[in-house]
Amino acid sequence: MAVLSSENRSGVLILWIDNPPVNALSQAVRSALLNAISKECDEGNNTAIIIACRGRTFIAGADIREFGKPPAEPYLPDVIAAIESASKPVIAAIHGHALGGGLEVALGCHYRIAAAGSQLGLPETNLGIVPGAGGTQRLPRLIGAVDAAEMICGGKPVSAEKALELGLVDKLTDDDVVSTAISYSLNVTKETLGYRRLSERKVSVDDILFSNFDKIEKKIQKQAKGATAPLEAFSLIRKTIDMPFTEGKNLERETFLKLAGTTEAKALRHIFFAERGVGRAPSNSNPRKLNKIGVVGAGTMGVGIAMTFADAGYPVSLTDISEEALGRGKFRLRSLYESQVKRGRISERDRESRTQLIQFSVGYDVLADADLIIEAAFEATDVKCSVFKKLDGVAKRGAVLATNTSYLDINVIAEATSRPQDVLGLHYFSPANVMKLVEVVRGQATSPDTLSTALTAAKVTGKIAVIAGVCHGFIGNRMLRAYVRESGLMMLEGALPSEVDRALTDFGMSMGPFSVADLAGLDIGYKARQEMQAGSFEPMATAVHDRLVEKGHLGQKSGAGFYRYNDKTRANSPHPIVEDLIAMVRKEAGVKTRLISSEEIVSRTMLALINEGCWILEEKISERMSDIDVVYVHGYGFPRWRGGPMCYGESIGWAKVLKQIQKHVNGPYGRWWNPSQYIKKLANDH
Ligand code: 3H9
Repeated sequence: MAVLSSENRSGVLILWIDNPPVNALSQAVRSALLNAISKECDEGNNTAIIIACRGRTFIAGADIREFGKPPAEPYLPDVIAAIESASKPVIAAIHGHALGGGLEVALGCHYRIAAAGSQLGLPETNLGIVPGAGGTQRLPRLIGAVDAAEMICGGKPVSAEKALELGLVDKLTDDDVVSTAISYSLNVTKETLGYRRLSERKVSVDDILFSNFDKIEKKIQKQAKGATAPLEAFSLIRKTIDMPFTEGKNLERETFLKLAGTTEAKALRHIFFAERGVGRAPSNSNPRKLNKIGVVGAGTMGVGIAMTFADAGYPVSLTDISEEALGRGKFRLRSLYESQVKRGRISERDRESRTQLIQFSVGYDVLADADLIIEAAFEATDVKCSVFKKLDGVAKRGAVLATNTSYLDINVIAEATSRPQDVLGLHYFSPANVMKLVEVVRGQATSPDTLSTALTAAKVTGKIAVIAGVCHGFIGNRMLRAYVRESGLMMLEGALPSEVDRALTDFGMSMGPFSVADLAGLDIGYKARQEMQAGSFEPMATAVHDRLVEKGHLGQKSGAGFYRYNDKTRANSPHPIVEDLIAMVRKEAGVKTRLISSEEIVSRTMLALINEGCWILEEKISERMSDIDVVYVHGYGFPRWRGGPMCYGESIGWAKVLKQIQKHVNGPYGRWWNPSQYIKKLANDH
């Protein structure tokens, strides 16, 4: 199929790019566009050229699948140079998204018309690169260096409305964008083309930028959380701000090519495609209709889940065992929506309509007409089984019954009903209305339609759904156990909680394991361990955790855990008794302490994650490595720019990873380091 077609209307040539799904600038598109522009300029007699796109969007960028392969001619900067130097006005007619190379094409055009609601941006830094086709040079020349630096280094697109305000587009329209561009073209003439060629302009030197370079750089560094591309982009803009266009463009291209091959860029591309590959419904399945949702349990999770659906416009029945429990739930709901209004995230009207969608009631009868019922009751198998038995009695035929358990055996819960084929797990992460990840856990008997319905429910509520199988902790929490184990053991062997936390936040984790434990509540893990079989976890790794709980240190909620917390600011500081307690546990265990380096902290925790991830793949709890990475990036604060733990493992090299794991097999806690056949095969194959 041709990726480009042309149409003549009112003496104007419209070049229609048609490269589904997002009109990415593949080699075929670049080549067709260059040929069409050159042909019209050489032989055509139209008065202007319009570049527009078929389908749901304008050009969403370079074709990311071509990255990592040798660049193929014609190169995008040359195509854009040809557009810019065209002998007749070229107008970009933008709808949907104009991103990356797509916006760079539009910047090469002499005019830009955008449909209301479209989005424009240079998100390249999100892929570990800088714009590579003139974006860092033309955008500052058009909208000024400060706004350009913000758009390029932050990587966030702006709305068409904002783009008009910035001077990035010349006209905004609610009408058909191509018809508007045709009318617009009648008012533009060849004479003004020189000024419209951005490469011929200078950056208007912005005093704010000059006097604030260092401050802006610090802000970008903070936002980048360890990623290098945003800083590279800033340094490029800074260096080239008063350079002639060609010199700046060459430096940009050099930086782009250098960054495209880095581990960071590969990791970011990996996670980009991983996110789009998760949660695909089985091919033989049909999702059931979702009109009404039921939620059992008005605690933190239940309310968060109810909000998730209300935010997407679904009516929800939220039940609990007493008016008192419901009262607490209502209070929680009101405060959460109130804080969203205060922060300007939603309007008063949204709050009203969303609150009204959630009906609170005692008893299960109100769940009779729900299409999907999510149980978020107390985390204990007997409690959940009794809830599911009751749900089995009231839920209509075909309703999907989901449990929000984080660890428990879903097959056992399903067996409490007469319809295990309709039962699965929907493991939301706290706070459920904010966190995007949900593990969709298929039980032994879960039918493809049930799975498909749950995936649809996740999709319509804007969640990223990852399919997992049944095991203790599914993907995320099972791996977390290995990570927490090694953190705890290193504390026993000589590292302080703050040293472990710092090494891992320096690595890029959004929080260290001890801060996370304090945030989650140390009593949660304590109770979970009591339900676990002896021998299924390493008690020495959590000996200090247990002592803290017994002393009333439950974490942030009690004002102290591994750290002490300020009541108002929640800032943490070391707690004097914690070090003494650690020393006591070490002494009782007869541990001779040693210095533990940051490298060891990172290496042991990462290897533990990777090794467990490989077991998860071997046992088919997860089907793909990339699914595990999505879980860690979206649920556990793993640095996106490292691509997730499995991608990180791959970047080290599987043979090396296995060798390092095998060293631990011979260590004092070697029984936890058994490598799977899966990792051995990887090491062998790579
Ligand atoms: C760049 O432009 C570099 C230049 O500066 C220099 C060059 C020299 N390429 O997200 P969706 C696929 S860097 C290839 O689910 P949505 C995606 O994998 C690029 N494929 O849709 C998926 O495939 P599948 C800068 C791409 O409606 C399908 O399209 N641009 C690309 O939720 C649908 O995607 C960006 O970073 C691509 N560029 O969101 C923009 N983009 O169906 C990246 C998408 O097989 N793209 N695909 O799974 C996006 O942000 C979103 O896709 C977009 C649509 C907002 C456009």
